[in-house]
Parts: sequence; structure tokens; C-alpha cells
Amino acid sequence: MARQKTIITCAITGAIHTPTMSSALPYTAEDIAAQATAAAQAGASVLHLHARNPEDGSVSLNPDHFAAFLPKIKESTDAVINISTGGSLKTSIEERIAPVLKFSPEMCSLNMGSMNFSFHPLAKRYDTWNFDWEKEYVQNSDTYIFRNTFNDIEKVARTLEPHQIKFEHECYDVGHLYNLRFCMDIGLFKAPIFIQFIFGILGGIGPEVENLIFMKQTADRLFGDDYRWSVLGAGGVQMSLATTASQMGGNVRVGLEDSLLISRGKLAANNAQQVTKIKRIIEDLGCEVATPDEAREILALKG
Ligand code: KMH
Ligand code: ZN
Repeated sequence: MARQKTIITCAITGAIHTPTMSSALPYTAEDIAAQATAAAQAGASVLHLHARNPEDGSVSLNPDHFAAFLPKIKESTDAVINISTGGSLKTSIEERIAPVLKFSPEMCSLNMGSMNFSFHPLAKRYDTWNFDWEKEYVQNSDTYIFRNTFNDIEKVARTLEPHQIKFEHECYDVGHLYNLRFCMDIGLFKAPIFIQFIFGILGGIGPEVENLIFMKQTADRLFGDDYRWSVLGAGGVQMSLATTASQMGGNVRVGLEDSLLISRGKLAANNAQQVTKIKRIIEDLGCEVATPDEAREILALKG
């Protein structure tokens, strides 16, 4: 079978990193739109988007904050829009899906299990910048549970079903693949599904290549031909795991949501710089990068 082209997703700003960590992290609508557009021009065919409060950069689920950048991105690119339902660790599932309900994008994220989520001082072990996690996150760390119960997952799936949105199934550990299989068995999702294998978030599976192979083998066994897959390595392993994934026939996700770095110890100037780097690596190693329309076909997105 001919090698399928590689889809580059770029996750522009996320909900985890703070503007105090890197001046490159976009949080105003203008900057999110500009960086998303530049990332698409650099080769990203899918844009994974969160909104932020323009005053302080904190995460926002206010649909008005999405409305401030989505039209600008749609005007200037034909990239696939993927809106997060990750929200924050303190928001309800209803709040988390409100922007998706309002804008009915081609894709949205769906997190496949509840977990602890990275908020521990030692969680910087995969990152190489000097950052005061204690000050930013840890004061209330015992309340930081990333809640994605089966009921939550089912609510997202059933509420969004009429919109025919393709989910980016965020799987942070091997158990999440089994959760996803179960959800398919009870009729929540139709093939082909799109799985984002996530490595290096404390609370999930670690970023060793053996784990990537294990996740892939498990998904092959559980989903056969019914799935497409991509890899997200958090922090300093972003580029190396994306490179390995692309060589294994998978798709890749980069962006400042997942890592603020461009190379060891060096902050990225913007999202497009990371897209440019992974595109060059993919092409140098003999693969081709998918256009937005090719991504639509590979992922069987709504027309
Ligand atoms: N922040 C990533 C590790 C979401 O937005 O739903 C996973 C993510 C979750 O992108
Ligand atoms: Zn996200």
C-alpha cells in the first residue's frame, strides 16, 4: 500500500503554558489568529485551538473569545479547524463543549480518560527551561484532576453527534485506548477514528519510544484498519517523537500548546517555526506532508 501523506497538526496555545513562560505564547485574538495562519502557511493542515482571556492569558471557554479569532483564521487559510474540549481542570463538561456547539468545526478534541495532570514540581523533568512550577501551579495541586468520565465522554459524543465532528481522541495512556474501544462498542464513534497518542504528560504514559510502539501495537489490535493516528510528545521530546511517528507511518502534532521549545533549552519564536522544522524533517526523511484537503480525505471529515 502506498505510504499516506503525513498530517501536521499545530496546537497553537493550549491551556497549560502561561505567558510568563514564553513571550512567544499567543493569547490575544490577533496573535492567536496570526500565529495560526502562519502555522498553516508553514505546512500545518490541522489547527488545534483553545481560547484565552486577552487581559491575562488565562484559559477561556467564552465563545466570544473564539469568535474573535476563528473568522480571521478561516479567511486566511483553508486549514482544518479543531476546537479543544479540554477546557481547564475546573470547568464542567457543558462549559467545555459550548464553543464547539457554537462553531461546529470539522474536528474537536475528546479526552479519553480521567487522570492526574502534570501539576507537580517535578513534572518539569521532560522540559529544559527554567520555570517556577511551584509558584504557577502547585498551590492547589490536590484539586487538579482532569475529569473525563465515561458519562462525560458519552455526553460529548451524543451532544455533538448531529454536527458530525471528527474527534481527535486524546489518549494519554494505554488504558485510554481500551476506553475508546469500549465507547466504539457501545456505538459512540464511527470509523475511521483519529487517535492522538500523547506521551510525557505526568499522569500519563512516559515518552520512551518503546511506549510509542506499544501504544501503536495495542491500537492495531483494538482498531485494525478503523483508525488513523498521530503523536504528541510533551515538552523536550516533541520533535524526536514526532520524527519517529512520521517514520512509522503516523501523523504528527507540534505547537506551543505541547512544547515551548524549538531545540534543547531554546524557546521557539512562534508556532510556525516548529511546523517548519517538523515539515523539513519529514520531507528530508522521504515522506510528504498532507494539504488540508488531503487531511480531510485521510480523516474522512464532513464535507
Ligand atoms: N494539551 C494536550 C496534552 C485538549 O485540548 O483537549 C492535550 C490536549 C487536550 O490538547
Ligand atoms: Zn489542546
